[in-house]
Amino acid sequence: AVASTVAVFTNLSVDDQLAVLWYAYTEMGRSITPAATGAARLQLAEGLLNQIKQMTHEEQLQVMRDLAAKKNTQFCRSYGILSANTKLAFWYELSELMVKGFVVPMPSNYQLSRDGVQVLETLKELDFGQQITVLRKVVTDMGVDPLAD
Ligand code: 45D
Repeated sequence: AVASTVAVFTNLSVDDQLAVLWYAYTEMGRSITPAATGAARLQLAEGLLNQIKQMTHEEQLQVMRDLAAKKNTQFCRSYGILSANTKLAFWYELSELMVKGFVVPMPSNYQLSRDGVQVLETLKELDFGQQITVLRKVVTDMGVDPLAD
């Protein structure tokens, strides 16, 4: 179930990928404690998060779309060197910044595709450990590994 969920997620449009991550966060948010994400991990992502905080909403959205689309930008390469759990912590913190109003909000009228709804439904049926495995995999695939050729 984990592998097929990841596969369907990966085939979603970039916007649907961002939307599904957001909905997953709103469903799971309360079970992910900030302590679990680890202050040390966030320090490694802090430079990127600070850059995002200084951007306009449009630029913030562009950066997130670039990550999902694996565009070869400086930002995507910096993201690419983070560990898998630091990438998760980065996305978690982004969601928190959205909630606090520092990052572009999710449009309330966003229409998720059928596949997007399906990924979300499957994700909800997985246990917490499997949900984390799926999320870790999809955020690890984002960005660009600067050492890969
Ligand atoms: O205009 O270190 C659209 C543990 C449409 C422990 C949009 C852990 C167009 C160890 C694109 C939709 C394993 C528990 C706009 C860590 C449009 C450890 C915008 C786990 C505006 C870290 C969309 C942590 C946007 C976990 C802005 C499980 C979407 C963390 C933004 C999970 C979506 C984190 C965002 C999750 C989603 C974060 C920011 C699920 C973030 C999700």
